Amino acid sequence: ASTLPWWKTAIGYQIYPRSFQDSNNDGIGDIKGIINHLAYLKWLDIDFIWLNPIYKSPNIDNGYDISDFQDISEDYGTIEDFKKLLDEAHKLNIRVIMDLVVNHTSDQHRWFQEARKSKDNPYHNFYIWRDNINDTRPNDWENFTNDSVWELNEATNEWYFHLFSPQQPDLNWENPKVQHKIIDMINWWADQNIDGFRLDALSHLKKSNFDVPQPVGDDKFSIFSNNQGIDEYLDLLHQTFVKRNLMTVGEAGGVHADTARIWTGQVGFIDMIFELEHQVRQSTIPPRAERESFLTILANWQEALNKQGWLGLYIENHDQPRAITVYGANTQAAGKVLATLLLTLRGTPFIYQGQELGMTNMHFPSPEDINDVATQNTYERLVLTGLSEKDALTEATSWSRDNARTPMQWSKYGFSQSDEAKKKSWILTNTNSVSINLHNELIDNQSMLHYYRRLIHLRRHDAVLQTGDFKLIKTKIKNILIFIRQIADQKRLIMLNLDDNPLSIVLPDSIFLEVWWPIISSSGSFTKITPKMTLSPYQAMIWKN
Ligand code: TEU
Ligand code: CA
Repeated sequence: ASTLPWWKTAIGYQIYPRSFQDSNNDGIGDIKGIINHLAYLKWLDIDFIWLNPIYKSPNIDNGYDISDFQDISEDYGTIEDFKKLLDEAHKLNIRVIMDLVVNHTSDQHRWFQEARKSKDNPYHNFYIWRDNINDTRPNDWENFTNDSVWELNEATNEWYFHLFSPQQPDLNWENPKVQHKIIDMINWWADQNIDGFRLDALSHLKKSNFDVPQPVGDDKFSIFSNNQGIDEYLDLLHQTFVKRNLMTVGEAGGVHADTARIWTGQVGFIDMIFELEHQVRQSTIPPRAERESFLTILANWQEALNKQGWLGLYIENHDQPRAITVYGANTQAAGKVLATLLLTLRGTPFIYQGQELGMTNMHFPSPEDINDVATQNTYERLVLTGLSEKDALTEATSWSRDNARTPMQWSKYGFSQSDEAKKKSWILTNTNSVSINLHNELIDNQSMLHYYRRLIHLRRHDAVLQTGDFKLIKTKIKNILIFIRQIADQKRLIMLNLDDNPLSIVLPDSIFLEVWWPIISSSGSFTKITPKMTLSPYQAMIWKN
């Protein structure tokens, strides 16, 4: 029997509940919709699901503004529904992890409603305040939504601090009472028998001194991440996570590999991190990511955490446009290369709902179709600069988070069960749901879905792909990634071309010292391994020695 913790060999699936399945045709995905699809997830053969927030929320930031940590939003169902989901999932050996959002609360949370009333309210110190002197903000920092970090509270004539929207005031982690409340809440969820947490905005819990200037350029947000003293909070959280046997994956924007190694390895505050560095934007219109940096940065992280630390691996999530669109200019074949990458790297892979179907970005025809608060802000700002509504719309929605949030394409009705219901959906369904959908892909052996399932099956039974070391084979050719995963003399060779052109590579002699057996190819056929070989456009191959 292996002594590895369960999550090191596991494959995760991220569910965005609002868009997963609408079981009662009110236009909003719900908990029953997830229960209805557990059999599908079992068939796909994943080990655990991560649910984006389903707590009580006024929904300014789609649930990341929580007004009650210990209750479920009526949009999604009841706590009984949730317990049923947990039971049903556990019966199938599917573990369930929740989103833990503790950098901030909603401004509708009881704590903030109290806190803002007066300076001597017992909850005042739960948040971060500065006096209003001459109607000037305490500093000129810009937050993650390109807004000031300060918002005025008239009742106390003070500014409060917010890294996200003004409706998401940051909690004051310096206050031991805040710490205790959060720990109590974590224990309460552990009592419900959940299996772990994805830790939202974890690297931002500790604020830096407000008197220093904000860096300019690419480094602008470094002032919000991994600040001196954060270890104290991580350590506190860690004690409860360990006591309650909770798996943890921290969203760690602004955290570099050397720190990640400490957080997830040497000290081990958390089990794994999501790094945000590999997401590099090349252009907004059309929405394109820089493929070369993407591959290089991923490889660097692999090498940096080879011996110590652990990564949560992802290509897509609810904050990014669809990968096939940005890395593959909407070419479905690119989706298979990305799938191969995700399921052969070292770490715990997370598949984002719809990724396994090859879902793509969406065309949003009118400003009313924008939902995401960040996209809305961008749109309004662009219109103010004088852009036409049409151009502002194109620009704002091109790289919008809304692209990842359109309804799951179970059928041509999206996540609904009829055309009538589909019209009520809280966000538009992608028009390509008529062709890209589960029904079609189930009966097509060459579909994205079946390709994902084959890769999942391969990885599930292959210790080398799960935990083997990562070794980069350098080719100096852009948009190509070639690497070996290895345990002792057992090796897997992975070759990927993320370019829409054929590319020629020269392989090192060491490769030819052994026989490579073909395992999986994204196109269905293999190219013979030779010292000089050409990889077809969007070709991915896995070999073993
Ligand atoms: O995202 C947080 C997020 O993207 C930043 O913390 C990130 O670290 C920074 O932009 C890197 O420069 C999470 C959720 O995933 C997102 O959906 C929420 O809107 C956000 O937190 C607020 O809760
Ligand atoms: Ca519903």
